[in-house]
Order: sequence, then structure tokens, then C-alpha cells
Amino acid sequence: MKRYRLLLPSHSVPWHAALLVVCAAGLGACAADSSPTGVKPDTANAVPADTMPLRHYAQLRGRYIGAATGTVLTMPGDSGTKLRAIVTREFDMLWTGRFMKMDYLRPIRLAYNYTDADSVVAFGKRNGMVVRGHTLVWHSQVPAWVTSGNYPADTLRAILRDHIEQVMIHFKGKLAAWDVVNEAMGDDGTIRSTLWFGSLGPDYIEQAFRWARAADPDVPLYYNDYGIETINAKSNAVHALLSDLKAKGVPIDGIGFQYHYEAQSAPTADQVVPNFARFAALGLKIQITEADLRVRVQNGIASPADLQLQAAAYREMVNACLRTVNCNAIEIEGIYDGQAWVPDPTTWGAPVLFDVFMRPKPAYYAVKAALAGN
Ligand code: 9MR
Repeated sequence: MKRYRLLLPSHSVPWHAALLVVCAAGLGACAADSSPTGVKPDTANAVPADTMPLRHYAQLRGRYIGAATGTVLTMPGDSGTKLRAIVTREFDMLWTGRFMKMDYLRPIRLAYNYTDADSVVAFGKRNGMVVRGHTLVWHSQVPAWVTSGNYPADTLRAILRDHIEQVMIHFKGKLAAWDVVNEAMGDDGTIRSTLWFGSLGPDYIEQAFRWARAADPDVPLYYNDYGIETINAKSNAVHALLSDLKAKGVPIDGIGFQYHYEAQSAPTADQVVPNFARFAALGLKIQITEADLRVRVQNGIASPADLQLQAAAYREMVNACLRTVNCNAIEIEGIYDGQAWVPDPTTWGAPVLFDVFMRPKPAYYAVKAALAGN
């Protein structure tokens, strides 16, 4: 029996796609036991393990695949070298952890601290990656000089406007998206009571987007939130808010779904797709912005069964994006489990695609398989 060896150019067709063609053509080199004679295929000619990085498959699907960074990017020693190799090989989008938050950029009123954010942006540029800006207006991590300033509304409005303008001008032309407003909706579906809302009223959201657009007409502007991936009271409220803003001509280009879940209760693609669809119908781009699908851990270690469950949850998440034409990015909140944000690290952890030793987890292979269409 004639054997077919797959000789593939390294950057063209994914091997599964080529294998599919060979299989579809009835050439008999496909399943392990496909020979009618029962003769096992020659394993010497077996297709090699898929070593293509995530970004390769994401690019084939027209999506970015991203990861949160921060101080992890400057990790010293061999671990740092290994981590940066993973980042540059696997991902093509970054976000900057806390480096672009107001308290970090603006610890005191009269000075900006762009050093760390700039170094992530430069790292991205050197390595052919895009960077998301996160975030201009949030209720959390507002510097003390703002929260305890007791400013009258007009002054606070001027401070916020100045912050948005200065920061957007600084990063003009360097970012692929900006989370202009983050988490403005409360979990009960009413506007979250924050310093900005309390002093400036609900219009602060609309104004923030308008100031942002005026400062940089080109960068896509996003509203970003958590707990809104499926149809529920909070996502209904965010949908109503963004419908209203769009109807008023407020310059908003997209919505970021943070995707923070315990893997065991993460939504299926079938639950997410109809929700994504109604936001897409408003003319919004969609990004998954901070995915962490955490599992139970004991001393930081997850069970093999939970890691499989996590892989399945990640697969559903990627499929939700792939099934939504307007969804153009999937970003994970961290690179490896040794440094990844979770709300309660004593009970829950191991939330991302590489383990504490920076080895790919079942979730990594699940994301890759989903992106590759397997
Ligand atoms: O992932 C972020 C982590 O690196 C930071 O230390 C932390 C505090 O700034 O914030 C994490 O990101 C938050 C994001 O900005 C908004 N959604 C919730 C995320 C977790 O708090």
C-alpha cells in the first residue's frame, strides 16, 4: 500500500487542514486504523505534533489572541526568558495589567508616569503585537488625590476630561483599542454608584466617549464589563445603555466581555452567541478581554479532571467568538498560572493556558484546537 507523507510549508496550511484534504481525497493516511486490511499505518511517517503557535491559527481566523502582562514581562533570569518566548511566540495582542490605570499613570496630580506602560507598548511593537489600552474611566484604582479631593463637579469633570485627553494623546497611533469606560454597570443592572456617577451624573459615560474620540479619532473605543457574556439582567442593562448611546451618536465602537468565570459554571457557546449577536446588531465590535476560567486548587494545584473541564470551558469561549463575525479578539488574563489574577487565590486558581512551570495545559490545546477548527 502506498504511503503518503505530508510535506507542509511551515507557515501555510495548518497540518490538520492538509490532512483533511488527504483524508477527503480517500488517500488512506488518516485514521489510525483506517486500513481495510487492518494493517497499522507506519508511525515513522505519522504527522508530527502540532507545534504551530496560537497566533498562527488566530490569524487564519481573523482574530487576535492576547494575554495580560504587567510586571511579569520583565521577569528576570531564565524564567523571564522563557516567559517572553511564550508571549512572543503564542500571542499577538497584549494588555498592560495595571500600568494604564489612573492611579498608576497619575499617582500625583501634576505628573504622569508612562514608563511601564510605554515599555509594554514598545515590547509589543518590537514583536509584531498590538496592544489594548485599559482603562480610562473606572471606579477602582482612582488615585487618592482624586478620591479625597472633594472637588466640585465642574472641577472633577475637568480632571477626568484632562486625564482622557492627555493619556489618549500620549498613546495616539500606538494602540489597537481603548477601554474608555470599564465596569460602569452594577451587577443588579443599575448604573454603578461611583465617584464619577455620584458627582457628574450618568452623562459621564457619554462624555468620556466623546472626549476620547476628540482626542484620537482613529483608535477603536470600547465599553468593557464582566458578567455580561450571557443574556441576563446586567447584560440587558448594558445593551440598553449602549443602544441609547449609539442612538445618540456617541462614538463607541465596541464592547469588551471580560469573561471571568469559575470553569465549572462558565457559559457554553450556545449561551453566549445570542448575546454577542444582539451587541453586534448595534454595530459594535466584540472582544473577549480578560478571560480567566479558574478551577479549584489545593496549594495552587488543580486536579486533572478540573483541568479537562477548564479546557472544555475555554473551547466553548473560543467557539463563541469564532461563531460571531464581529468578534475580533480573545484575550486571556495572564500568561501562566504562576502570575495570573484571580479573585480568591486560596480556593481558586490555575486560570490561564500555561501552568506554574510554564507548560501548556489542556486549556492551551483546547484553545488551539478550537482556533484550528478541530
Ligand atoms: O489583571 C489585572 C491585574 O494585573 C491587576 O493587578 C489588577 C489590579 O490592577 O487588575 C486586574 O485586572 C482587572 C481589570 O482591570 C478589570 N476587571 C477586573 C480585573 C481583575 O481585578
